[in-house]
Amino acid sequence: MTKSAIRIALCVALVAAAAIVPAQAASGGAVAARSRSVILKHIAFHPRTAHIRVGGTVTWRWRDGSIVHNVVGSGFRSPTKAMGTYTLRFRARGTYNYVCTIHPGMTGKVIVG
Ligand SMILES: [Cu+2]
Repeated sequence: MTKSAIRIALCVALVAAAAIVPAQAASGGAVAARSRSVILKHIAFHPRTAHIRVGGTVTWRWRDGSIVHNVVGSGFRSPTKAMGTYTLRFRARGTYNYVCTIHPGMTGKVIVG
C-alpha cells in the first residue's frame, strides 16, 4: 500500500467512527449511565426510590442538620455521619434495598436497569 492509500484508508476509518458515535447517542441507549442524588433530610431518603442505568452512580447527600444517618445495604455500608456525601456505582441490573440503621423505617431503594 502506498502512503497516500494508507492516508485515505485512515480518513475513511475516522469518518466512519465519527458517524457511529452520534447515532448511538441519539438512540439514548447504553451510552450514558445516568447518575442520581438522594438527599437525607427529615429522617428520610428523598427520593425513596432512585432509578439509574447499569454503570450509573448514586450519591447520597446528608442535609439533616446534626442528625446522623448511614446508608446500609447488601454489600455496602456508608459511615454513620451528619454531613458530606457517599457515592456508589452500580454495575449490575437489579433492585438494591437499603436502610439507615439508626432510624427504623428510614428505607430506600435503587433500581438499576
Ligand atoms: Cu437515619
